[in-house]
Amino acid sequence: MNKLLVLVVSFLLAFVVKAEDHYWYFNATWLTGNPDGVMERPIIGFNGSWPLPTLRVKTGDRVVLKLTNGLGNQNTSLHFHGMFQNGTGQMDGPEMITQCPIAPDDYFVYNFTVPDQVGTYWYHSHTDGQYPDGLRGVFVIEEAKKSDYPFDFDEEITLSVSEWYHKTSHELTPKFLNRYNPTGAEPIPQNSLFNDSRNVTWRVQPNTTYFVRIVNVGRFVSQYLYMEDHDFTVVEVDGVYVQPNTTSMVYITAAQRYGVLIKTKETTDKNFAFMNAIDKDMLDVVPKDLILNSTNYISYDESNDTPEEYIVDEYDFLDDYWLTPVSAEAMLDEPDHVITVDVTMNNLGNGINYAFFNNITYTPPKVPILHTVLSAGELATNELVYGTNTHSIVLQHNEVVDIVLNNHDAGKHPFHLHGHVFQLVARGETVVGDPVSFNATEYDLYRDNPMRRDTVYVNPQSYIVMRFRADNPGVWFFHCHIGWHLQQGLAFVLVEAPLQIQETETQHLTEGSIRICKNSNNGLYEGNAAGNKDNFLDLKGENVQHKPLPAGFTARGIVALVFSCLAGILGLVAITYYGLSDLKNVEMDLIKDLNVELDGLDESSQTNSSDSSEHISKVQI
Ligand SMILES: *[C@@H]1O[C@H](CO)[C@@H](O)[C@H](O)[C@H]1NC(C)=O
Ligand SMILES: *[C@@H]1O[C@H](CO)[C@@H](O)[C@H](O)[C@H]1NC(C)=O
Ligand SMILES: *[C@@H]1O[C@H](CO)[C@@H](O)[C@H](O)[C@H]1NC(C)=O
Ligand SMILES: *[C@@H]1O[C@H](CO)[C@@H](O)[C@H](O)[C@H]1NC(C)=O
Ligand SMILES: *[C@@H]1O[C@H](CO)[C@@H](O)[C@H](O)[C@H]1NC(C)=O
Ligand SMILES: *[C@@H]1O[C@H](CO)[C@@H](O)[C@H](O)[C@H]1NC(C)=O
Ligand SMILES: *[C@@H]1O[C@H](CO)[C@@H](O)[C@H](O)[C@H]1NC(C)=O
Ligand SMILES: *[C@@H]1O[C@H](CO)[C@@H](O)[C@H](O)[C@H]1NC(C)=O
Ligand SMILES: *[C@@H]1O[C@H](CO)[C@@H](O)[C@H](O)[C@H]1NC(C)=O
Ligand SMILES: *[C@@H]1O[C@H](CO)[C@@H](O)[C@H](O)[C@H]1NC(C)=O
Ligand SMILES: *[C@@H]1O[C@H](CO)[C@@H](O)[C@H](O)[C@H]1NC(C)=O
Ligand SMILES: *[C@@H]1O[C@H](CO)[C@@H](O)[C@H](O)[C@H]1NC(C)=O
Ligand SMILES: [Cu+2]
Repeated sequence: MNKLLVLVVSFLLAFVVKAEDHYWYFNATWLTGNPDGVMERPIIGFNGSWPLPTLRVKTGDRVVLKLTNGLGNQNTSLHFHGMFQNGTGQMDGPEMITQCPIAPDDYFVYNFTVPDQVGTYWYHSHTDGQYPDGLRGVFVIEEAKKSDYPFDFDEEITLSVSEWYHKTSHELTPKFLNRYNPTGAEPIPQNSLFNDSRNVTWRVQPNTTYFVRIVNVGRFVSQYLYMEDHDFTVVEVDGVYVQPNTTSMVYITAAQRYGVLIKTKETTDKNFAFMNAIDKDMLDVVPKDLILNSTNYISYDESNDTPEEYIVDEYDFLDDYWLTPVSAEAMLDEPDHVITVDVTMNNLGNGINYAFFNNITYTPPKVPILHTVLSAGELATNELVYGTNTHSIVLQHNEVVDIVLNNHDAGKHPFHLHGHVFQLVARGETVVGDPVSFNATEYDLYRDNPMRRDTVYVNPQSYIVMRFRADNPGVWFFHCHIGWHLQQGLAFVLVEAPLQIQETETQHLTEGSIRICKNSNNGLYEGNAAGNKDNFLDLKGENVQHKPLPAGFTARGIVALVFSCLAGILGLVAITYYGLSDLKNVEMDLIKDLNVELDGLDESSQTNSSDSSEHISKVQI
């Protein structure tokens, strides 16, 4: 080839793959909407509009998203779920982890590049239980060219699923985190949504392969997706391409993504059902009027009959554990650092049901943890500066880490790690009876090319083992993506390579990150978890969890007591905790009924009391 041609070709190539800058300016505002077609309610949109836009970028592009908080009555924040934020950890979003909340009328500029990622992601508020009110959308990183995809398709579309509540999070949370809900039963949603609506018709062309990017943008239930007479060929999970695997059903937990190919039929004489079904095992009660199986329509021709609900014999879905990444990565070496955590749920002395990793319920610090890293100097490697209740664990740069998670709870939980995809090294089957903990000596764990993703479920009373290399200096949240459980404290924090964070030129306290702290966090933007910047080892005044129930008064006891008491007052059948409209009267009756003196049931230990605990602190039973 002559030199000129080479030059011309490389010039053209450079032009084709040139990274783009995307500027988005969004004002988060309240509006009224009715996505399930049943009830209007307040929803958080951008600039008065909802559903939120699908944001599309290409690998290498820069995202500059200015988020203004126009809500008036709530803080906000934004997390790009699945982005590694390598070198830009302050753009990750979870409040009090990497940034202060954005106060009403304030703004924050999320500015980062996506150098080495591609696939299906989403963005959502990472402020206390807020995203299910609407502040969530799909984020897609496309390949530069269609021929770069490791599979063929004709058309690409997105599809979100979620559950929907008729009440806002601020109405539900105080009733959920409440001593009158001693078992921690999660509020039951009123509906499921399919692409932010219901009874949806998807008009398809015959003889066409669709690449469908499916995201569960919900906060709670997993969903089964299945179609009448059509298969899914799974080609991507959580931004990781996998060898095509054809199945009739996928099971998608909150926050997971599946990229699937759907090949349409050659003829157009019939339309078909596309079902999305709630995993009812996750619900404490199944109300009679809750529609578990929702029917949507694959329409080849509008003049065909409307399909009936499609019934299957069993929920036989693809087990993601056995998927094989296209870009092979051998299982990482034996871990340098093993973090073993046991998941439990239990009541503390205030009667509220919390979730724990090793008896610690995540309690936010007074200063964002990343800000503590950036202001602690050499002490940043000392876990103490992050406080005793944030459950922060310091990792060495580039060490291999195992998270061994033993689920001693009877529910299924989707766990998410920020800043990484991890290899799934082990996952146990559901256990009935006593919970089973992982025991490395009992298993041959090695697999050539284990599945990798960023959100994975653990089975009831069983375990998962996740492995990754600590090659991304930053502060990364690890938590259950059931928003209710996160609010109950089911989280810990990885402070990955803190000295390398300090050395990264792009990671420092910026004007913007300091400003939002000044406007939302009493000006506190540096120091240890207690806000002490003079002595990082003095944690006096830090936020801590409530005291345990007093000795001799077990959690089971209080559960039984409150249950029998409420049963007496309301009649067992009538107990729908979220329907309790007049808590005050129940409260008084309860106090009379219980007639017990309980020391230690005080609120004094928790400084940042939520609405619910303020409400509760009036009751001294
Ligand atoms: C949204 O509102 C902001 C602030 O008012 C404005 O700057 C921006 O252009 C609007 N964006 C869109 C997409 O309408
Ligand atoms: C879906 O169908 C149900 C039952 O016919 C109806 O009540 C509801 O309004 C519909 N929702 C939408 C968004 O079309
Ligand atoms: C954002 O929306 C709120 C509520 O509508 C409005 O009061 C505020 O002026 C808007 N902010 C900007 C920057 O447009
Ligand atoms: C915003 O966050 C701060 C700091 O966590 C908190 O004190 C304040 O009450 C929050 N404001 C609103 C409106 O929720
Ligand atoms: C975004 O970050 C880049 C790199 O640090 C910087 O050059 C640019 O000015 C930033 N843009 C905005 C709008 O903050
Ligand atoms: C879901 O909504 C998006 C955004 O409006 C649209 O592009 C897509 O085609 C819809 N998907 C289906 C399956 O209807
Ligand atoms: C679909 O493809 C088949 C085989 O190539 C062809 O016979 C048929 O006519 C096509 N159907 C439509 C509706 O184009
Ligand atoms: C939901 O679908 C499943 C599988 O098709 C079926 O077994 C079950 O009876 C359906 N449930 C309801 C309430 O329709
Ligand atoms: C597809 O998934 C099944 C079930 O999980 C598994 O047994 C099989 O090995 C997978 N095949 C490929 C090619 O990934
Ligand atoms: C949690 O507390 C229980 C009861 O006090 C104790 O038996 C157990 O060892 C603790 N677990 C951990 C991991 O600290
Ligand atoms: C783990 O399994 C080995 C082999 O079965 C057994 O000897 C050992 O006691 C087990 N460890 C624990 C902690 O249960
Ligand atoms: C982060 O960037 C470093 C340096 O380029 C690289 O070695 C590492 O693999 C990256 N980690 C992730 C999770 O992207
Ligand atoms: Cu959970």
